[in-house]
Formats: sequence, C-alpha cells, structure tokens
Amino acid sequence: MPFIIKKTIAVFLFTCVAHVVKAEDGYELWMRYVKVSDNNLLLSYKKSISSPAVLGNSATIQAAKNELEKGLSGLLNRSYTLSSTIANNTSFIAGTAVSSTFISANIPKEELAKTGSDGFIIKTQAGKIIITANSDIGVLYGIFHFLRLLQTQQNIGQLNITSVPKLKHRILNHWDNLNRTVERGYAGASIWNWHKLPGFIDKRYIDYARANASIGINGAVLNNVNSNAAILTDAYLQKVKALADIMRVYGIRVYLSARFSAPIETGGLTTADPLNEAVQQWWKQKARQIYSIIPDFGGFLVKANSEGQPGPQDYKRTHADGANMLADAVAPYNGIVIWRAFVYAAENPVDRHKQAYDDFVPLDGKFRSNVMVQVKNGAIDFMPREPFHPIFGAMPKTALMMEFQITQEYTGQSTSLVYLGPLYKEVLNSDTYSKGKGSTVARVIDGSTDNHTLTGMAGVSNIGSDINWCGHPFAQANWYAFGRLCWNHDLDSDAIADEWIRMTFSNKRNVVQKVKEMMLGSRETMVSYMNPLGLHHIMGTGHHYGPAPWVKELQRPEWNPVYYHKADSTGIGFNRTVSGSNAIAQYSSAVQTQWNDVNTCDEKLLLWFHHVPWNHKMKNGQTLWNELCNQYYDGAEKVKQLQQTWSSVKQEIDTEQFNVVAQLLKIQQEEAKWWRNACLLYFQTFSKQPIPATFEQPDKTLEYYQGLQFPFAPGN
Ligand code: GCW
Repeated sequence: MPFIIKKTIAVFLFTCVAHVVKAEDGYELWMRYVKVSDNNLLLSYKKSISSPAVLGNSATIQAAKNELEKGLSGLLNRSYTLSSTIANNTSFIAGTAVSSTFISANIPKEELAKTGSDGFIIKTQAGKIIITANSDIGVLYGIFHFLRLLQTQQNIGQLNITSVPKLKHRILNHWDNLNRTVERGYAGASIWNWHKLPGFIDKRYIDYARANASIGINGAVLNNVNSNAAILTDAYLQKVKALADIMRVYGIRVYLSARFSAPIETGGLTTADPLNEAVQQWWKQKARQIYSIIPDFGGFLVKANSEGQPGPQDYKRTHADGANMLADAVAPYNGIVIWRAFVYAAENPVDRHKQAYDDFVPLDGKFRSNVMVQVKNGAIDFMPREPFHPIFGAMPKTALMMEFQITQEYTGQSTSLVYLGPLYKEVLNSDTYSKGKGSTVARVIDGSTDNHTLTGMAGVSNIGSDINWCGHPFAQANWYAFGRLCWNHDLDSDAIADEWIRMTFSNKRNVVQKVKEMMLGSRETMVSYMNPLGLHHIMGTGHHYGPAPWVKELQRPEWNPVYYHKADSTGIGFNRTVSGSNAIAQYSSAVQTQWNDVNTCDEKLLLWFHHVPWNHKMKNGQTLWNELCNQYYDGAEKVKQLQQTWSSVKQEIDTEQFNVVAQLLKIQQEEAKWWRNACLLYFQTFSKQPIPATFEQPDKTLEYYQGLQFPFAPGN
C-alpha cells in the first residue's frame, strides 16, 4: 500500500477514535468526573487531598470508597487507591465519628448531633479535610457533596459545611408496569427488567442507586400507582428483594404500589373491605411476609378510588379507613403508608378542582401516625402552571407529602427542553397563610407549620432505559433538581441549574451563563406557547401529546378540554369564584384576595379562576384576545431563541450531546408553532377577532390540526 494511502487511513482512524472518545451519550449523568479544567484549582485540590482515607467497612462505606476513588481519579486525573486507615500524610478523612478517634476528637458531639441520621459535616480541621456523619449513609452523602464541590470547581481551602435534609422521605415514584411499559414514560422501556430478575442484575440498577444517592433520594416506589396485584405475589417479591438489596447499600428503601383489591385478586377473598377482619388479616400476613424478605421495606403507596382504581369507597368506607388498615399492617415493622389525594369521580358533578379537598379535609386527624397523604402540587393534574393545591395548609393534623411530576407528561414530554426547577419552586414558595404569613407550602410539607416529623416529597420519575436515562439530556436536570429540593427546598432553581450545568456540560463561564439562561426561561416559554394566562388541560386525549382544546365528546365531562377553558362567544376561562364553582373558597382568605377579583388577579392564573370577556383590558392595556395572541407568539418565538443560544455554545459542548439537543430543539420549535396555531385558530372561532396582522399568520387550517392523530405516542 502506498505510503500516502496508509497515512490517510491512519489519520482517518485516529480521527474516528478521537471522536468516539470525546462523544458523550449522557449515561454518566451529572457524575462524569472529568478532569478539573482550571489548572490552579487542580493543583490546589491535589495538594489538599493526599493519601485519602475512608474509614469503616460496611457495604455503604465500600460504595463511598468506590465513588471517591472514581471521582478523584477522574477529576484530578491521577489514580487514587483509598486507604482504610489514617497515615502520617493523610489529609482527607471520611467516616463516622465512631469509626475514628481522630474524628471524634476533632468534631464536637453537639455539632454532629444536629445532623441527624442522614446529614453530614465537611470541615477543614487540624489541616485536614474531615467528612463525617452519624451514619454510613451520611458519610456517603458527604462524599457526594464533596465531589460536587470539585466538579463545580469550588474553593476547598477552608471548609465548614453542615448539611441536613429538610425532608425525611425523598422518594421517586415509578409509574412502571410489570410488562416494562411506563405510564407517562418518555425514555424507553422501564429500567426494571422484571422478567430477568432476580437472577440478572443490570448494571443500571447500581448506577441508578448511585445517582439517587448523589442527590439524597432515599426511596423508590418501583411500580405504577395504577397497580397490578401480581407485584405482591411470592415470585415478584423475590425480584423486589433483589432490587432492594442493591438499593440498601445506597440508602434507598423500596416501596410498592399496592392495589387495594389485591386480597380478592391474589388472596382468594371475596371482598377488600377495609373493615372486614379477613381482609385486615390478609394484609397483616402480607406485610409480615414482605418484611421477612425485605426487612427495611419502606411501605405501600396507594391510589384508591380514582380513575377506576379500587378503594375503600367501593365498600362505603373512607380513605382513612383504607389507609389505616394498611398502616396497621406495616406499623410493627416501622413501615409507612402513602395514600394519594389525587381523587375525582365520574359521578361527582362538582368542579374537579374541589373534589380531593372535599374528600380529604374532613378526614384530617383521622389518619394513623404512619400515614402520609400525598398531594399533587395542584388540584387538577401537574399542569404547566397551577395554583398550589388547597389541601396544603388545610389538614394540619395530617402528614402531607408533596407529589411533583418529573416526567414531562404535560410539559413537553421528552422532545422539549423544559427545566422544572422554577415550577417546583413556585409551588414550594406559595404562601398558604394557614398559620399566618410565611406558611409556605414548603413549610407545610417540611413539618414546621404544624409540628410534623413524618415529612416527605415524591417525584414521578422520568427515568427509562434510554441510554441517557431520561430521553432528553435536559430532562436529567429535572431529576437532579427534584432530588436537590427534597434535600433543601431553600435552594433556588438558579443555583441548582448552575451546579447541574457545570457537572453535565462544562464549567466554562460562557456555557454556564448561556445554558442557565436557557434553562431558567424554559418553563415560562413552555407555559406561553401551551397554556398561557391560566389555561389548563387542553392537551390531546389519551397520550396528552400536543394541543386539542376542541375535544368535547369524551365520556366523562372532566376529561374534555372544553370543561376547563369554557370558551364561548362572551369570553374564556373557568369561573372558580363565588359566582362560579367557588373552588377559590378552599383557600385561606389572604390567598383568595390574590385571585378573587378579575381586575387584580395575578394574570398568570387569570383564566384558571375567571371567565373573562374577550375584550377585557389586561394590565398592560391590551385586550385579552390580543394578549392571548401575544403570549402564544412570544412563547413560540422564544423557542427559536433557545435554538440560537444553544448554537452559540456549540464549540464548547460535547459534539454528541450538542447534536442531540439541537435536534430536539428543532422538534420543540415545530411543536411550539403547532400549539400556538392550533389553539389560536380554535379560540378564534369564539373571539371572532383577527390574529394581529403583525404576526406571521398560521399556515395550516384548524381542520388540519384537528385531524392530526398519534395512535402510537409514547407513555399512554
Ligand atoms: O396525570 C394523570 C395521568 C395518569 C396517572 C394519573 C395519576 C398514573 O394522566 O396516567 O395515572 O394522573 O396520577 O394517578
């Protein structure tokens, strides 16, 4: 072969290899541990960390060691072998206080006492970095935190950090079915390969546990709340055990969604009545069996009497009767029952917004002490924007758990870049005024307004078997933000985005600044082109993909978008004030004043609470119709800006990751235009007003949009 050809082939191969090495598929999440790019920092880190020691020998400590070894070797670009003993030149020590006299001598007991079972301390003392906690899992959390400091290139010169989670239960809810489909999942099949369990342990299970531990998540409900009773059978419990054994190492307890009628379906009983003795015994026996297999089993999550699921009301019993029966079954083993408040019934003609409150608030004080009532962030259903759920602040004697949706069922699924940090924060910061000003939703769920110690937050998972876990590279940020907020709801979404970008993409100033700008505006952008001004529930039927505000023939009234927007010739919006459904009365009077009056109502929620004339004058002087047009156009326009900003960082982002996001942004841009055109053309049939001529007019007809079908859209 002539030399020149050989050389060309060599160059070609080299380029390919170089490319492959560089390309990132997103599997590593925010735990990439790439070499610290700032040379001065790199040097100072190397100096500060010599002969690192991690003390102890539990499986959790072993995991902490492995993580630190992997993290330091990558970040500091030098191989580390961690020792279990302190050497003369050791300058980094991690372990519980009981694991070492050095630690107990240097960290005051009172300081440690404040960190509880999960918190940790990272402190520079006697010239050494000490990471310590009361438990091994606290040490692991501390190590993840320390690695984050290096990943985000912080100064570690004089550390003095005490970090304690604000919530006790920090749980992912998987809506994963036993056949590996995922309800509202947009990232491929379920990560749980039930068929091959318990024999086959996918490496992903361990990486899943690592990722969760890195942000403090300590629970996972493995199966869908629309549950199959088979999960409670002997064969499946063995599979659950295999997962529990892995997760335990990382401080994660497993929970199961329990089907209320399981005693009939798998137990051969003829009833599931919670006051029936045989039914109670069946659950007690089931709990005994589960705890004999999985001693640290977390407990049950239940969706009852909602959307066709069985429940205590089938027997004329209350939600409390149902929850308490299960609570009694798991109580001897310190298990908990998480009972969902997401209920509404076909036969109930009352505004769906009011139904959960009506059902649950009268039961305040009637739940056992090991029951948590899990309440979605809003009263309808994880909409792009909802006012906070009126149950928050209205059940002071009940431990209330927040339920957020991480998977983007209504917020662009996996084709849209939508950072949900701002949505979560908006809800957490909402003031319920239940105990006067400052009784925020965050304080209701962290137990501080009503003195609860049983506290928690759940997030409906967006994880699947896609190589990048979540379908969209930026969807990882929502998993991340959820975990960080469970740990500390005081963090702001800006700071969380900052961390995530540095760990996921780059520490370069330009990247951090530009990508953060994209993330922070993305939720508002999505609201503008999908559900501006308080519109809600106007998405496609079944799959919930794309707009379909015209749907009006579904069997149950509250399944139809027209039920929610109520557009007619006089105006648009749902009157939930006293002259309408009066759902607003479920909020405290201070909250009502924010929304009661159509002229002063926060315009972000205007059509949530009011039916507003098309020519109503908005605060900026525009008519409602024109403002609706402005919002839809503005939202779609901002997706173009997202594309431009992303292009501007192309050179500084991994090529593969860049291309994935660029392709998805293009789809998002088309979807935004689709939402805008379809909604405005449809609402225009009522407003009878033109889309202002300054805007590019829709290029398709309303009939075209109404004819679109997506029979195979994912997640349905
Ligand atoms: O948002 C709706 C979803 C259902 C889901 C339900 C719930 C699991 O469309 O798919 O069912 O909420 O939260 O129970």
